[in-house]
Amino acid sequence: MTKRIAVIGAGPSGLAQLRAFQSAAANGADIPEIVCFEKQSNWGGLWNYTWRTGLDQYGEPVHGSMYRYLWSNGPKEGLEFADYSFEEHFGKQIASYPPRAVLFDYIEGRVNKAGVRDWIQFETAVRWVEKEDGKFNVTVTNLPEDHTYTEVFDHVIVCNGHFSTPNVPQFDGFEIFKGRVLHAHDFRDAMEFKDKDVLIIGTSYSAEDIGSQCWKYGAKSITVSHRTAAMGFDWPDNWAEVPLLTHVDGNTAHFKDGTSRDVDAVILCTGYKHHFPFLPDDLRLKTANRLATTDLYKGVAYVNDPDLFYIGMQDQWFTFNMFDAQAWWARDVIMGRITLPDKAAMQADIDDRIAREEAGADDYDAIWYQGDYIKELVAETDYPTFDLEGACQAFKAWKANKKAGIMTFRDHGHKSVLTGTMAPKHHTPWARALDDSLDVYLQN
Ligand code: FAD
Ligand code: NA7
Repeated sequence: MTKRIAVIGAGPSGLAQLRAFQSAAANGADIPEIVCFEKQSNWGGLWNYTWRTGLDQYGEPVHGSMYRYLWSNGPKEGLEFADYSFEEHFGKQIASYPPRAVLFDYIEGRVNKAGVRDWIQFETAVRWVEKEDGKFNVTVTNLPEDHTYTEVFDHVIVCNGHFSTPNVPQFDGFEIFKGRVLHAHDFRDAMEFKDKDVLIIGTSYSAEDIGSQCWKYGAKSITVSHRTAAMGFDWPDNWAEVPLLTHVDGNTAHFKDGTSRDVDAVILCTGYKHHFPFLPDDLRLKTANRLATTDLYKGVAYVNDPDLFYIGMQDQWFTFNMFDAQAWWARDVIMGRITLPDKAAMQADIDDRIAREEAGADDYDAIWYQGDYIKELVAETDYPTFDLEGACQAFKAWKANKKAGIMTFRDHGHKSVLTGTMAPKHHTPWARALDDSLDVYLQN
């Protein structure tokens, strides 16, 4: 096969794409030439921790949004690669909510085994992509050499993630606030907020987890301000939920219900933007953070130019295994194993997915919706079938555990849907486990 494929990003989505092609090659198929451009110096995407914030050593926006002491916010049984179990990687079953370093090790283990590192051009940022005469011109910069050049590809697969460019609202008084204002994207170490009164804006995963981190590492109080509704968990005594911030005055934060309180820092956990500065209008995905993205047939092929694919652009209950299902599917379109219908049929598919998402009533509908979506893609490729119902049930149990104890849900174990092994209980309850290193975590 003489086709050339550009993969943008070597996070979990890009690595899923490399593994998909490598797996076809291992099964005897003639695969295209794959070139993956990754602007960081290592793979793993968000799981590749960096202390840096703002701009990096080359003046590029720092991609990382992960922070120290981050533990998986969902059960690992919901994300396990169907072709590479935790037991295969670690030689034993491990507890269900691994810290970042443990998940990074697992992500890396599969691609080390596949031997695809040579396909990646590290420290190479994609600058611009455009279509000309049926091919993509991809312009990239080799950052250490400060050299910009253009290569030609038949397909582009966009895997740059969508939890890196922060959504940063403005509140009156921030310009004269006496403490620190930061977005979750720039949060790195909860120890910075020890003995501080912390105000968090937002009520989703970042708010819940960054607030919990600050609480765990000794913040004096946590106040969470909501635009739509409070999270409503049974929080510790020094934790309060209040309506939306209206303004700050000195160190005093004022809220919509007329109440106020003094705070030392404001952390905006206000989500992220899909951001593709390297794509022109006619190729750029424009979507909210949702389960059924606009403009992507089967959630993957760009309806206005199906030579272009996007992996991992959905809001995520499922992560690694969903990226795999999408990557195997994109591979099979590129290799001619799956034929795309005409544009009208692709658009009808997108409209149907959006309508079905909107008909869902709650988080449980959303979990099963995404589980069914993965099942649908897996059925069309040779990605190993796995027990998606079991994975959805793990998410259901996780939600119940969070409701029962927001600071104890990570102390529970779930059963692997690949091997059937129950995860052991972790040796230390999460709230007391201050050392998140791989060595300590694996001491079960
Ligand atoms: P990313 O991991 O973001 O990787 C994208 C890659 O593209 C990066 O390596 C980046 O450097 C590269 N890139 C970007 N732009 C360019 C460019 N122009 N040129 C070249 N390379 C480029 N998921 C879970 O399953 N469990 C969790 O506990 C969990 N916790 C999370 C916590 C936080 C704080 C955040 C932000 C996300 C979390 N996630 C979690 C979700 C996370 O999105 C996925 O796990 C996963 O990292 C997504 O993979 P990705 O490859 O799509 O994107
Ligand atoms: P999410 O899940 O997109 O949530 C964003 C939150 O920010 C949500 O609660 C929003 O409230 C809130 N928000 C957004 N804009 C505003 C403004 N202007 N004012 C007040 N509140 C606002 O992002 P997360 O960072 O929590 O999670 C993203 C990923 O990172 C996730 O996959 C995790 O695994 C980690 P709303 O409910 O819309 O009123």
